[in-house]
Amino acid sequence: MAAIYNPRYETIAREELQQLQLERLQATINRCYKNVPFYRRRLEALGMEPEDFQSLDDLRQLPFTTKQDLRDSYPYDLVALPLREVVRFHLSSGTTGSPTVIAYTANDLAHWTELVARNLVAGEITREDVVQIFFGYGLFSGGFGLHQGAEAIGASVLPVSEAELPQQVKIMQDFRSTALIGMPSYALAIAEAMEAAGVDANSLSLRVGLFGAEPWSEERRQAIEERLHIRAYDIYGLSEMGGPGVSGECPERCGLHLAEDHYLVEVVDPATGEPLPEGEEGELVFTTLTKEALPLLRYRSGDLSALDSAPCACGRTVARMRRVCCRTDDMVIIHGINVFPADVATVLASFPEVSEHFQLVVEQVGVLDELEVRVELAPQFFSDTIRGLEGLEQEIADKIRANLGVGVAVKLVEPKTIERSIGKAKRVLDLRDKE
Ligand code: DLL
Repeated sequence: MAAIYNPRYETIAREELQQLQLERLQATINRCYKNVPFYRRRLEALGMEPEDFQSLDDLRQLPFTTKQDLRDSYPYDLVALPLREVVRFHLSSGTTGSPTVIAYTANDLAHWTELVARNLVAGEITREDVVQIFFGYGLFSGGFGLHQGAEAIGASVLPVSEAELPQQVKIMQDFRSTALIGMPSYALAIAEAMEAAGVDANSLSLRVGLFGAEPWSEERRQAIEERLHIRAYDIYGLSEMGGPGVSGECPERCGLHLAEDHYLVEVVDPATGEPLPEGEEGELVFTTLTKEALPLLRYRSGDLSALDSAPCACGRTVARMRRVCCRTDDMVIIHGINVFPADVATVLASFPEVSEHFQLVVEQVGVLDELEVRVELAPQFFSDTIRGLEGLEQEIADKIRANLGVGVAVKLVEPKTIERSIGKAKRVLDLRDKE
């Protein structure tokens, strides 16, 4: 049987797991009630006290926590402890205008490290591996999160971060990397750079890869496996739950095992918010069970998936979630950065030369995704030609990069050329090959 990092919890009996979840949920609600005014107000509005939560189902009486709630509380309002207890922060990728903050105590970091270590072991990584990590190290949780987990299992870690592609290839060759960890699209870009440099995958020592932080299809998995000669595993997480480490595939590859001893996961109908029966696809809603610095109750992830709590052939008993391929909102992930059209709109609003009509066009150029922002000129700034406006396009692109952290191409178009839709504007035009 394949290795399991923490059999005590990864193969726990469901009944015992639910008892543990309830105890941890009660402690979490207590902490929220005592230390986070936002949650205290919510419980008070419902006339509830922490003692009223006697079963896991009682949690459903609480309203959801949303991304907007997190943004409104930027930077410290949801932090449940004095700052002297906090040892690390990360920020959600994307927006710097009003990003969401993650805070960790020393215990939170230790848990996070362990959960990532579980994913790594599930994905066949061992202390014999030379692990090349090309997630960004910085405010984004990917690099540090995977790094800590890989060190915890005793692997030899190369924190290459977002180095240029030729350097990634050189390091792979020189250090005889056996495992790659990063974004799936970047893995393909590395494969392309490798092929362009005339490097044969057979001459490398690669064996396995763990990829995530953006949706990727089975076809993409196959392309990565064939071009890099590795077995590729999916890992999933979100900043609000601490980053990576929330779930990951095992060699059976029939869903991603959730760390259910640390997260209570619900699947709800995105339209009504009502819980759905197991197996049905809906929005994942997370409640943290062990977080000290930033406990969150019923956080709406926006990610669509379905759960299966049947034990897996690998021996793990924790539930598996189906790979995430879609979201409930119009967020797009470009080079690992989460972009919300509403944030682009905020930047555009600061330019009187353009109107509020815009569209984000996502295209696959080679193996990478590129984002173009098409925006209509304001009628009063439009003469029969839009030439001579390259300067303005660049200025807008620069401001979007400065505020959202993502590189885009801006294209000014004539007034009334972007399709108007009835109801909610269709802000994102996804031209990517859906494979
Ligand atoms: O992407 C954390 C992470 C780092 C996960 C490294 C895995 C590996 P955020 O930047 O907050 O955090 O983005 C979270 O990315 O809600 C999903 O929409 C998407 N996402 C993450 N992993 C996957 C995946 C990190 N394996 C958002 N498949 C999530 C599909 C994913 N989507």
